This record gives sequence, C-alpha cells and structure tokens, in this order.
Amino acid sequence: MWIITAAFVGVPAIAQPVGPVRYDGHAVVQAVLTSQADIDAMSAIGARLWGEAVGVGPVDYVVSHQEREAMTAAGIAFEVVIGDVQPLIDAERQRLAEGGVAGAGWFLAFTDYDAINARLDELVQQRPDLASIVVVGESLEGRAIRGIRITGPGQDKPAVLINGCQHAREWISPMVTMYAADRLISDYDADAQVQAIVDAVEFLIVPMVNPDGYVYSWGPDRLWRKNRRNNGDGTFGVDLNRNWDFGWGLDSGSSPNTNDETYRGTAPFSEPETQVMRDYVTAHPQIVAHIDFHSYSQLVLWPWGYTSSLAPDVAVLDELGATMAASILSVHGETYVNQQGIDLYAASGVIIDWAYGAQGIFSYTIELRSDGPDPGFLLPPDQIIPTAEENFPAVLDLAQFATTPMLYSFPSGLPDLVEAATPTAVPVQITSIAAALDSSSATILWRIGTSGSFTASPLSALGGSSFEATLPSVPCGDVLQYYFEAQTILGDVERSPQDAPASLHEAQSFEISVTFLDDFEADLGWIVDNVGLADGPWGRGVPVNCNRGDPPADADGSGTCYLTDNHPFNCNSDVDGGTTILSSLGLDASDPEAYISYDRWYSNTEGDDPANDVFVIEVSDNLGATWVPLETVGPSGPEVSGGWIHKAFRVADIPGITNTSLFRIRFTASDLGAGSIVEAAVDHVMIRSLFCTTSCPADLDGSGDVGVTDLLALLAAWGTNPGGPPDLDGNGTVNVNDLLALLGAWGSCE
Ligand code: 0X9
Ligand code: ZN
Repeated sequence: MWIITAAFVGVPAIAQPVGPVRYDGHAVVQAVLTSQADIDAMSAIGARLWGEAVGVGPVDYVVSHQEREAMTAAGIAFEVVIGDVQPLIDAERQRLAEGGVAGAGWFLAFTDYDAINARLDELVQQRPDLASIVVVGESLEGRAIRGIRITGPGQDKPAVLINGCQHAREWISPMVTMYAADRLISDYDADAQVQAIVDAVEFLIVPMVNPDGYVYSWGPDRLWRKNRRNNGDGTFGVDLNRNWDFGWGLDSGSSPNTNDETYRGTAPFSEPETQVMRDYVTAHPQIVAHIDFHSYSQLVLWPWGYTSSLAPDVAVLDELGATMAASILSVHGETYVNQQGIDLYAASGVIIDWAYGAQGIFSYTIELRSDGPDPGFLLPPDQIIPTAEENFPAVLDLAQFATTPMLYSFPSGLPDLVEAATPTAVPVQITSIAAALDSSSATILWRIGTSGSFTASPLSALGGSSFEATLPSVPCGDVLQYYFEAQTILGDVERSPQDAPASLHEAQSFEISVTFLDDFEADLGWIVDNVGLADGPWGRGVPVNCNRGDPPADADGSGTCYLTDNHPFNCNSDVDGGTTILSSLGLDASDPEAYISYDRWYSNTEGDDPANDVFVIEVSDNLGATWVPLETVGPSGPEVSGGWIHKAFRVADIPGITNTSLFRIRFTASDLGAGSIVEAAVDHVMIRSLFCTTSCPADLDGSGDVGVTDLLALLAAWGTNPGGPPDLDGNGTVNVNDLLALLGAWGSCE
C-alpha cells in the first residue's frame, strides 16, 4: 500500500516518498496570474508547476483540492484542464505492466531506461557498418549516458547532435530520438534520400541526458523533471536545462531556490550530466547543428532564451526553424510554432544558448506533442509514432542544412542602382556552416557590361562573418554584373547567386537625383483612412516584432517604418474586419525620368484563412482625384509570407499616369475574409530621377574637353585596373583600346 500523505501535503518536490507519489484529486489547472502578488501567492500556496514558466498571464499548475481552495481564497482565477491526474498515471502504469502489444513494434509503448539502452545495442548490431555506440559519460548516480553515432562511409563530415530527455517526465522526447536513429538505419538501403544524408552527415544521437531523473519518473514520481542531485537541504534535483554556462544564473529564466523546478544548480556545469555532454560537444567540433527535444507545447525554439536581443544569425535560425516547422506540419497537419526562445518565456542557462553562443552550433529546442497542458506530459502511447514520424523530416532538414558550406546574406540588400562613376560599398554576411570559412577567399567577381571576363577583388573582412564588398565605379548608363565567391577551409566553394556565373547580380549605373525620400523617421504628413476596420490600422513606429507575420525590423535600418497594427504590447492583433489605407501627400514626379520606389512587406499566410487577402498599391497624377493600380500583392505566391521587398517603377511607364508634381501613392491592406492574420508594412519611399549627363567619358578631368591632361591621366594609369575611367571600355585594364578611344574623342565635348 502506498503512503499517500506526501502528495496531500502538497510538496512532492521536497518529500522523499516511501512509495510512488500519488496525485489523487490533483487537477491540472490553468491559472491567470495578473500581478506579482498573484505569483507570490501561488508560490506561498506551494502549487507545483505543470510546465515551467511563471509570469503574469496564463500558467499551468498541478494542484490538490486544498491548493485549489487556497487559490480561490486568494482570488486567483483558474480553469480546470485535467480533473484528476492520478487516473491517467494509473492507466499508464497499467499499460506498462501489461507489457504493451507483444511483437507489434518498439514504438507502441513508452520504454524504460534499460530498454532504450538495449535497443541502441540492437540498432548497432543491425548495421555495424553504419552505427556505433557512443558513451558520453555517467550520470550523478552512475548510470551510463549513451548514444548512437550513425554515418555512412567517408570522412570530414559535418555532424548534427540530437538529444532527448534533459527533463525526466518528458517521456516522448527519447522516443522521438530513438525513432530517428531507427529510421536512419532501417531506411538506409531502401531510401535514397536517407542514404545520401547519412553518407553526408554524422548523426550523434543521445536519447537520454538525464537517466537518473528518467528512472525516478518511472518509479517514485511520474512528474519528476530535474536530475537527482541531493541539494543537502531536503530537496532534490537541478534543472539540467538551466545549468549550462551561457547566460547562467539570471533570476529571469532560472531559479536560485533548490526546491524550484527551474533550480539552476550551485554553478554552471555543476552537474555531471551537463559536464559530460559539454565535454562530448567540445570534443566534436564538427557538430554544426543540434536539436534538444522536450515536451510539451509543439514549438520550434531557437536562441536566445535568456535575452530578447536578436542572435547574430537570427535570419538563418528563423528560416531553418520555419523550414522544420513546415516539414512537421506536412506529415500529420500538426502546427509547431517557430519562434525565438525568450518570446515563449525567459530561460537562462539552457543548452541551446550554450551550444549556439559558446560553440557556434545552430541549435534548437523542439517541444513535442501535446499542443496544450492536456494531456501534457501524460501523452498516451498511441501518440508516440505520429509524433516521431512528424519530427523525422525536421531532423533531416537540420542535417541537410548542416551540409551547406555557407550562407550569404546582405544586411542592406543588394542595390539595383548604383551612382554613376562612384564605387559603392555593400555589406556582405557570410555565415559558415558545414566548415569554417577561409576569410581570405571571400571575393567579388564583376564585369561592366553583359559579356566578357570577370575581375576579382577581395572583400574586406570586418571580423566574424561580416565583410564589405566594393562595387566598382561604373560609367553612367552601363550595367554592372557580379557575383560573390568564398570557400571553406575544406575547399568547398559556394557562390552568390548559387549558380553563378549562369545567374548574376546586376545593377544599373545612373546619375541619381533624389527629389523625395521618406524613411519615416519624421512625420511628413501621410494620411491613414480606415474603412469598416475593427482593428489594426496603419501606424508609424519601430516594429514590435510579434513573430506572427509582422516585420521584425524596418527595411532601411533607420528604425521606423509604417506598419499595420504595431500594438506596443498586444501581439494578438492584426488588420481585422476591414480596410486601412495609407496615402502620401502630393509628390513631385514631374521629371520625365522620375522613378517611384519603396520597400514593402506583406504577410497573409499566418492564421486560419491563409492566402486570401491582397495588398494593393495605387498611384495618382491628380492629387488623388483618381487612382490607378500599380501592383496587387497576393492573394498567394512568394511575396505574401513576409520579407522586405524593394520595388521601383519609372513613373512615365505606368499606364494611365503622366509626369506631374501632383503625384500621390497609397497602400491598402485589408482583411476581408474571416480569421486570417494580415500584416503589411512600407518603408523608404523615394522619388528619384535617373539620368546620364556625361556624353564625354574621356574627359577625365571634367574640363569640358578631351585634351593633354586627360591623355596624361590615362597614361599614368596605364596597365592598372581602376574599376572605371580611364578604363574607358570597362574591360578591367587601361590599355591601347582606351588610348584609341580617348584620341577618338579628342577635342571639345558636345
Ligand atoms: O524550459 C525549458 O527548459 C524548455 N521547456 S520545457 O517545458 N520542456 O521545460 C524550453 C527551453 C527553451 N525555451 C526557452 N528558451 N524559452
Ligand atoms: Zn523540457
């Protein structure tokens, strides 16, 4: 017979029960905490978290009758999510005692620590040519932390690390990692995609980082989270996922209190489990990407967890996270929300912050099923296979990513226009992934015109992954074509565009005269009109960044832009139930070579009614008496899921528009269907005139005629590569052809 008092006094984390902790009459509740006083009241009540984040807002607890009464007395509102937890635990015990479904396969029931180890050995026996046992080290109580290394023939490969079960009660997490190992081995011969990735990547899979806690959750306390450290004060356990040495020790995101579920330990890496994992990772510098599996909530989380600052590689982290979430969705239709860790809640000293921050590993936490607190950790066994199935392609995405030599990005974009006869500096970011970058190999290759050979100039290294390219001086009216190239220390070459020189970046050279520029730092009098709108009008501001289709930042780096529903604290808002219109005042577009340009952002793919609304841009040449369409973004296609897109139009070429000083532009976002999330933004609106006045490129000193001083200047540059005049034919060298061109233009410029 079990002693039941431990649970009824309500502090199972302190009590060392004789039999398993029982949760009779304990409900899972979602409390709504409205103040610090509520948070303090809940900790005074001693309510145990179901989950781990405490803050103002909804928080899940597992609570006894008495604790619920105390909550009511303290005026804390709550909703019961699971009426009684114990029957779920009993049913699970019953199933396990009955031994699952005989012979029906390994993933039909949860498996204990010994069974996981035995299965790892079997997988190695199945394919010793592909798999070997990894011994990471020992837990506090002396249990082996083991894993499996899976890879095909070959050497010098990038590696991915996949681990489960830092948290004991999250039983689905080791199952998902075991399933991935199983599929990589079992499908190797039959599935060409699996074979290719297993040949290209080294998989290091550690299903069970916290064996002591896991064993404890199979015996004394099903809801145990931490390891089994005796804290010396009657409490047990350190939260391993608060014990890593990156952002360690912050009270926001971890607890100094030994009894808390997020107790961080006495020092970073105070626990043998995190120590041996750390040593394993640092001994394998080929690890470039990582997933730490947890449950529950259905999330894909990336660094940082401890700060809301953006990681240097936020764009890469976000994009790969989105790719994995999309792959997961495609299997059984389950949504896993992709976001920065701290946007869920602050967590400091977590493995992914250490892996990324200290080791440069692209690191993710995936929170598995269920999507809410019911059934939470007590996931029924028929959920194992679908959960594991949907996460296997995410593991493959991560591995595929790990094979990418490097990624290029352009923080200020790439110009489609360059100022004539003027070199242009362009920031370039080259993020090495599969292997370290040879910084000295980063090069821009360019030519003036659309044929001929390319001239190579090195990028200047600004430290880390930051470089600066200098686009050469280009004669007015000419086109510049170029690409970037760099290689890893292993000699893998990657270009941008990837298939260069078949594809190339291109910019046109003009003299540029800006007649209007609004970066929205100041209020220049734009007008907002709303038609039948419930919520979400245009407003000028710094993007709040809700990560639900809205821009994380403005387009031009000035800070401010116009965007829809940039609510300072309510992220649950967007354009709703109507139309919001942003219109300029009258602008001067009278120059025959005037161009209107802007950066725009549009997202209609998040939410229940995706790809059903449009973003309309119109212009007027009579101060808005009539409008003509310029472009309609959506309802579907590549430009409706966010991202800043630069657009430019020659005003004289817009049908129905003539060049006037009575020009206006307006941007209309609407939510006309039901329930969709629509987010739009506009930045850097410009009117520019593009022209070429120089008809006399050989007039090198600008004197108005081509004469002796120009000839001497050309001869002084003989044989060099100035990237522009006096290389008059733009072939990369000042030579006899340029001399002949200059002599041919001898005399006054007309
Ligand atoms: O709190 C944790 O350690 C993880 N969640 S769990 O419910 N499985 O305990 C999340 C870790 C990463 N999350 C954040 N950085 N917020
Ligand atoms: Zn967890």
